[in-house]
Order: sequence, then C-alpha cells, then structure tokens
Amino acid sequence: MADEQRDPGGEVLDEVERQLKEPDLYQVVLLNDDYTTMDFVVQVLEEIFHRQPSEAFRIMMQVHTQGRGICGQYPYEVAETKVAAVQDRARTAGFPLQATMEKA
Ligand code: TYC
Repeated sequence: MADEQRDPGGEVLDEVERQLKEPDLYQVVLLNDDYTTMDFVVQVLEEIFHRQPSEAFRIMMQVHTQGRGICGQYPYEVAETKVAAVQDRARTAGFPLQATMEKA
C-alpha cells in the first residue's frame, strides 16, 4: 500500500523524520552586568558549562568587553536547565548575573 494511502496527510512520516534528525540546538548566552564578580563568572563557566579555566576566562572577558558571550550549544531542555542553574547559583550568591537561550 502506498504511503499516501496509509498516511494521507504525511504527518506520521513527517514526525518520524523529525525524530530521526539531530535535535535543534540552542545557544546559552551569558550577559554582562556591573556587579557580578569576574571570578564568579569564571566559576560558573567551569562548573556549569564544563569549560577549561583558560576558556572560561576567555568567555568571561568576551562578555565583559562585548556585553554577551556564548557558553555552549545544547538541545532545548539541556539549555533550559543550564539557564536555570546559572540563575539559581547567581541568586544564591547575591549576584544579578543573567543567562538566556536562543536558537543556534
Ligand atoms: N562586568 C563584570 C565586572 O566588571 C564582570 C562580568 C563578566 C559580569 C561577565 C557578568 O556575564 C558577566 N565585575
């Protein structure tokens, strides 16, 4: 039987195709502010984003000088969890550090 007859609109096959593809990726972006310490940002990059110390320092300086910087790219739910982890840790430490996510 032809696919068109079994799945006239093609929705089931579209969904199977979507699931077989690599997931869409989202960039987690760190934003600059005047109050969060540089050491704290480096620590966040090392511990939440698993960056090496030199890379963490480079990303922190990029945010500090250019206003924003990319911490990493992840599937939607991983990116969401990382943004929440940054905000959680920042609030606990009393810093206004902000992270957002956007489609890569
Ligand atoms: N601008 C901050 C300072 O001078 C450092 C900083 C860097 C803050 C990166 C946030 O995402 C950030 N202490």
